[in-house]
Amino acid sequence: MLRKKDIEPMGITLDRFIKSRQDEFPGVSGEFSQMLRDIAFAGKVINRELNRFGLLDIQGGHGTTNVQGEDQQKLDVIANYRFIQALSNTGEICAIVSEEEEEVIELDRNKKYIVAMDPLDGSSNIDVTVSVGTIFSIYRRITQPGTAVTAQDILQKGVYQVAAGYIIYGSSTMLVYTTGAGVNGFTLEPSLGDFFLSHPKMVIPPDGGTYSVNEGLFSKYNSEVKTYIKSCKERELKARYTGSLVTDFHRNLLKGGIYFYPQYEGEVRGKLRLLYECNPMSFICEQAGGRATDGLRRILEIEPSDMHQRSPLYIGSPQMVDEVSVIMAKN
Ligand code: P6P
Repeated sequence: MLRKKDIEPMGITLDRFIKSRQDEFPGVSGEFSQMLRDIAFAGKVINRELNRFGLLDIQGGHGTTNVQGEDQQKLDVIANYRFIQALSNTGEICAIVSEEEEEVIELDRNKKYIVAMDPLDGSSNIDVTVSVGTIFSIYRRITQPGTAVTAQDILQKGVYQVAAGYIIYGSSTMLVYTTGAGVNGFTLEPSLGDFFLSHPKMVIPPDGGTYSVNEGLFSKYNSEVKTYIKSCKERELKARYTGSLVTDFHRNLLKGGIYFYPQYEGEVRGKLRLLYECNPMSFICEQAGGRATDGLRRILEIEPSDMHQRSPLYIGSPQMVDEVSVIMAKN
């Protein structure tokens, strides 16, 4: 005889979760729900295209370079377009900053939210079927709705984010986000086409046994970074580096570890972009009890001067990031 307790409980959908915690997002009634719902929808569309990648004529380079001077993959362009479409439909957003767009995209100057995003992070991995991700950061504008969006609205410190999240397209597809009241993870159930709460109240382990860095650049790192990498090897920590920030961060969030992309000879600010890579991932990491610095300063306190500016990034388990800060401070 089938008993109630034997029947698999229906999980909590993303939509129901957002509605149940509407009060976390001060001063709005459903605007945030709509933004996150549309971001999640765009993620489902990208997920579908990634899953059929080899079967569609969307492989390889697009033949263009983005503002970073990086070769755009066809899916970079597609993902950028899909998220801009989704965010335009939201009807709550005044402007978008995208890794794939040189200028700010102004949607509706009467609205009050700004989204900074990396539509497809780690996209060089797509052709070889390694996990990639989408990263987004949401701010409230400073200037009054009805006026033009200004640099003051765009160049806000990370501490002023009202929400941040990522979608990881891996062995499963997950949406992980925070509104400043902890971090929650949702897994896409493809057969139902919905995200279900699978990782409530995510907390990063205080210490970890994994370090993620591009050791191919070892000769270009400064002596402090070399000292830290050598110490990881001496302790026989696991080296795990996929070439996808979202993937490496997500593993370290679940199991403990540190990801770092240091400054290096020729790039004193490193490779990662502050507004749509470092800030959102740092907000999430801190909300999960982790730490994120540029080696010395808290990432979220860095005052941006340019929308595509880069920053060194050390992010993950607090004890590991603190170890690096101690070494860097000796410099
Ligand atoms: P490299 C992807 O382009 C990215 O921004 C991060 O996702 C990733 O960790 C890093 O750059 C990889 O860079 O120089 O090691 O290939």
